[in-house]
Amino acid sequence: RVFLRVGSANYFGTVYVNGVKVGSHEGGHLPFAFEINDQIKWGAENIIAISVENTLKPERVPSGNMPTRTAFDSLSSTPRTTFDFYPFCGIHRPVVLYTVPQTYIEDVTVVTTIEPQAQVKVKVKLNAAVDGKGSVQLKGGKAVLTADLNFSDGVAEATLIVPDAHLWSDKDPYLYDLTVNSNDDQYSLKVGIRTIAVDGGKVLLNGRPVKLNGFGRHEDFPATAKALNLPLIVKDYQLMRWTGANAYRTSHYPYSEEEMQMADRQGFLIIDEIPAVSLQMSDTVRFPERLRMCLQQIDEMIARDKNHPAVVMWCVANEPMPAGISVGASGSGANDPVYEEENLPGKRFLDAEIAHVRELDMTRPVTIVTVGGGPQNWMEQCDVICMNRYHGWYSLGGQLDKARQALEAELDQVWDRFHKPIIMTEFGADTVPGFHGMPDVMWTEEYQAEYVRFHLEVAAERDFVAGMQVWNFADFAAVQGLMRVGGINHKGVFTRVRTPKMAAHVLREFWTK
Ligand code: GCB
Repeated sequence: RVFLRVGSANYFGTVYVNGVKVGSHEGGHLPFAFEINDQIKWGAENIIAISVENTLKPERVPSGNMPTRTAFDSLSSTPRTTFDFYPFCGIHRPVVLYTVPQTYIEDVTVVTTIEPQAQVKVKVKLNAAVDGKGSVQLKGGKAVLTADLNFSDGVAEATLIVPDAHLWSDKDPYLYDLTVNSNDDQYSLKVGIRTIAVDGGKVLLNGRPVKLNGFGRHEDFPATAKALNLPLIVKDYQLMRWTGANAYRTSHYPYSEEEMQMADRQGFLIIDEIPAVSLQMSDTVRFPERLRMCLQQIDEMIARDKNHPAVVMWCVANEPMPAGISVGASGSGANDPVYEEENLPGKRFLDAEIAHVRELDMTRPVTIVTVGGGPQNWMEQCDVICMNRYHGWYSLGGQLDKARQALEAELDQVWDRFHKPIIMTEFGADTVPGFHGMPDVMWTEEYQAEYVRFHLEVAAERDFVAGMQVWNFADFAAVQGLMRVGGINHKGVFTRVRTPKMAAHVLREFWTK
């Protein structure tokens, strides 16, 4: 059985073999595969064609070319996205042709627990409802553990008890080798034994409090844009480690599978996000179409990434935009009951996404990342509160003392309301590399350094802050407009070619001490 698998095609891909359409897929940054046996000409030359349609559409996720002007339009010009990164399209990731036996392993789910003893539970699903035997093997250090699989209707489960387990963590990312055998097929993957949980204001990794410090990022680099760039992945992990970071969010779409494998190996804690950036919640007409797309993206992301120990949280929206918000409304989240009530349709949309994640995976916390000025009750269903706030940039610019007070007040108020861990998933200041100033005015490296410093100080005073993730790891391509000098978002603590700005040294000072 021959399959063609596309790693990512933005936004709508159609596959043809010898001129015959074999299937289509909507949505970028997530893989899809079609079986192509019926179209193959054996012993002859075959032609594979993939067309990719890259139009920004209002009903798509993410959306663009909205029929009416949005808050984002007032500050950006072209292309008309609803979000702040360049919509590089096309085929971003490898396309592979592969074969499997007639009866093959269609899915493997691994769940690890550590109490009262370490266990690796493996669930295996074949593509056909057959009965039969198989086995699983777990290897690590000197230990080799095995268990039988008894397939009934194509499904089998096994539990391996692991004595003296070597746990996976950000400090010691130990990986075991798991191999699954069915009668005809074999599949191998790396397994990290760890648990992730939330308790009060803390995120617990293997039962111990952990902070998720690091970045919001983008897959972005000159010349390669969003395409898979393996040396860049190595470089970026080196630089993140150099700052002392142990975490990042795949803002604003799932990253390549190679990025996720590297996170497993390097011990990074990932908040994995679907491409639902800036959902326009005033636009209720397009809700059904967009929700369908979001649920599909959730299905596909969890199917792809559920076995990575590095993935510790699912995120189903970045900055959903309520009715009546303007870009720059980055002050406090709004807890006015009337405003919250007005925006209940948006809340229902987000709650539906969160409920869907919980149906698929109960082993990880789930969240949405909220915008400054957004209704606070949208966070209600989240296990962890994730906030993007720009006190000292989009609001109170140039007034770091007042910005600090505003940040403190908002963090304390949100904690009082929800009593859940808070991660600041974005805070940042645009900084032209090499631009200096005394006094430290906006856009200078000094300003960014002081801005980052006060955020980390405020967080250090609050136990319930479970992580600080700077926006952004590196400068990245954005759309053209008044806010983006040279079409670049300059909030990176590294430049687009990965040289450090002063702020990167501040991070290192805090995170490596
Ligand atoms: C945000 C968005 C992010 C933008 C950032 C900015 O809140 O989530 O996509 O790039 O602000 O720099 O304005």
